[in-house]
Amino acid sequence: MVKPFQDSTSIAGDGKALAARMEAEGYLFVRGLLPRDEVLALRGQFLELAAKAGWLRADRPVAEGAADQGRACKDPEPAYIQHFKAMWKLEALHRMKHHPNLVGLFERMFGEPALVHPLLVARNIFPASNGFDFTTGRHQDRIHIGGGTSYAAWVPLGDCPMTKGGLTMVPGSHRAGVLPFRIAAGAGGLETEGTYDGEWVASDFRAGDVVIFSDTTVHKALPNRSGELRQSFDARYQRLSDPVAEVSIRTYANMFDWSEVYAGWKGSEDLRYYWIRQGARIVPFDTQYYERRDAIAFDLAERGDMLARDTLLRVAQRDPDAAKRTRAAGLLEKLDAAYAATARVA
Ligand SMILES: O=C(O)CCC(=O)C(=O)O
Repeated sequence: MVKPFQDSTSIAGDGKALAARMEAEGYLFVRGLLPRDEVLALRGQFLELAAKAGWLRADRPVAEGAADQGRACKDPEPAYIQHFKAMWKLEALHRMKHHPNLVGLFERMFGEPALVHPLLVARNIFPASNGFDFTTGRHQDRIHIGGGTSYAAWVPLGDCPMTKGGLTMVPGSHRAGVLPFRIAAGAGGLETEGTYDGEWVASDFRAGDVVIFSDTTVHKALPNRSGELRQSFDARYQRLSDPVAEVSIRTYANMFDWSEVYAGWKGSEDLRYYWIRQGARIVPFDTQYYERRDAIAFDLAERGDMLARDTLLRVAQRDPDAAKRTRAAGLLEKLDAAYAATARVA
């Protein structure tokens, strides 16, 4: 049984109290931080695109978000990315991450202007089943984000009871810095060592509730045991005066130029290339953790271990180093061929 989140709604207007609680617990759970109707309107846009992708059951109303499990797919598979691109470009998604209620909370907590990372993550998590499980494993964000200390806001698009795969975290786990990790299937391709049994906290979310956490707070998702697609986004915020890693000012997986993202936007120009006007201090991404992760994954794959597959997929598609991409693609082919041969024998 997970314990409930400590509720920080009553201190959301008090910057010093927010900073003290973040320092102590590593997370803040705030009910109704975003207007429910605005979150539901964004959910509507996501569901429309999910329906177009064929991810929803045709015999149920789109608004229910009932997943067609026969079409289950995940990031970064081509079947997923092909449809995901239109979601990621949605102007309303990017405007939501800049919502004054969110940015205002961070600025109160920081006591100075915030930089909203241009990069954000949007997720469509199909229900977990015997043949398919894409539950995000336990991890710390710093490994993937670099730069100065940053904080995530995790926002479910719609009501998200724990059974639909909400987020859960380990209070106080942020204090020990980056912890040892191992290779794992799923988002990010790695997981923090240690299981933290009995320490996890989580609550049911209503549309508009937000959980905010630091880049070293250990967190993971709960399995989606509903019949619905769990849709959410997570965005990052930091002090403007701190450095931001170059990877955080790119689009997701560097899939587009920003001009392609902006091409379909109809609103004012204020959110276009805003980080340049703000004078963000951009620094190279610290690759030390990825180098370690990838070396372990290559080694496992050389020994035929399928556990390396999700990590290799990421490297093959997204690593800036061409030699690493080629090596990952070659190992993927070998793994898949070996798997197909075993399946034939069985
Ligand atoms: O939404 C999820 O499944 C995982 C989210 C997460 O790990 C994050 O926001 O850092």
